[in-house]
Amino acid sequence: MLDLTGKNALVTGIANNRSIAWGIAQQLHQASANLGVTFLPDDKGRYEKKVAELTASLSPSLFLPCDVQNDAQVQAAFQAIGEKWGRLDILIHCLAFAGKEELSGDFSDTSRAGFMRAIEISTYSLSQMTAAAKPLMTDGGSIVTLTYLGGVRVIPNYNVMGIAKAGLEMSVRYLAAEVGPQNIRVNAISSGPIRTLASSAVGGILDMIHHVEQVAPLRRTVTQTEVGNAAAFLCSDLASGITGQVLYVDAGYEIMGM
Ligand code: NAD
Ligand code: 0WE
Repeated sequence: MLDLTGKNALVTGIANNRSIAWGIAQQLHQASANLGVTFLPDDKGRYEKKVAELTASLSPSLFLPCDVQNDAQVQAAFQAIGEKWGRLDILIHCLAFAGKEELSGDFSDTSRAGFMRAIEISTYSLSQMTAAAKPLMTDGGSIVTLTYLGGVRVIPNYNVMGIAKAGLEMSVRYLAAEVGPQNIRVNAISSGPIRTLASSAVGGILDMIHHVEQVAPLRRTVTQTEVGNAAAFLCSDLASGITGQVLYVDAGYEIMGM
């Protein structure tokens, strides 16, 4: 059994009980990590309420608003971590966004603003958060982000998100090289398709999941729990020699040529 006792872990990207970040938070909690959770604030406070209720069973010791488009809010979140915990060991970056109009039709029709927004939220935010986390990771650390095969191969309709994920995966390498001397590791998990809030809003996701179930070596898709277990592993000392990598948690789909 993985043991993360005494480790302070910040988990971003929980929206509801289907979120991949929720699967990760549960597995980190099961490994006895001390959790902090962020939520995306909205006008009506709906996410705040939902995420607070959902995560109550994990008794997070920090619960913070964090919209990555708001620099002051990101700074305030990491300042609160410094004040409350003194040290950060684990950062889970599990968020992405592109406008719905960007995720269908021709990629070349992506607007400048839509392109920038996808990259800002889905790619830049990893560098942004790593910069804020670095000074708090005084005893080394582990940063894990979530990516998708659409950043390496052309997947219909993934469009600008594919460019964002390609940039994210390269960011993992540059960041790993930068923070490695401080014994901070940076890795990505490339998850197979899972039905979540973000993915369910995508046309054709069910056909895609059906295709994976036919083709993947394990003849199925993966679960949030399986991604959570891989994340817990990457955050543990069992992975102490692993950095700059993209680990596929996809029932083997990536190796197939059909
Ligand atoms: P999700 O909708 O549950 O999570 C996406 C999260 O991004 C939400 O919690 C949302 O609040 C957050 N977010 C959006 N804009 C934000 C902002 N400006 N500031 C802070 N947070 C913001 O969906 P998910 O599928 O769990 O996605 C989590 C990660 O997993 C994403 O990086 C996604 O690309 C990746 N991923 C998903 C799949 C899949 O099939 N679901 C597969 C591979 C990778
Ligand atoms: O990274 C993702 C989800 C990305 C995503 C999804 C949405 C839908 C709702 C980002 N932004 C938004 N914005 C919205 O308004 N995945 C890997 C899941 C996913 O998304 C796809 C997929 C798969 C798989 C989009 C097209 C094709 C396949």
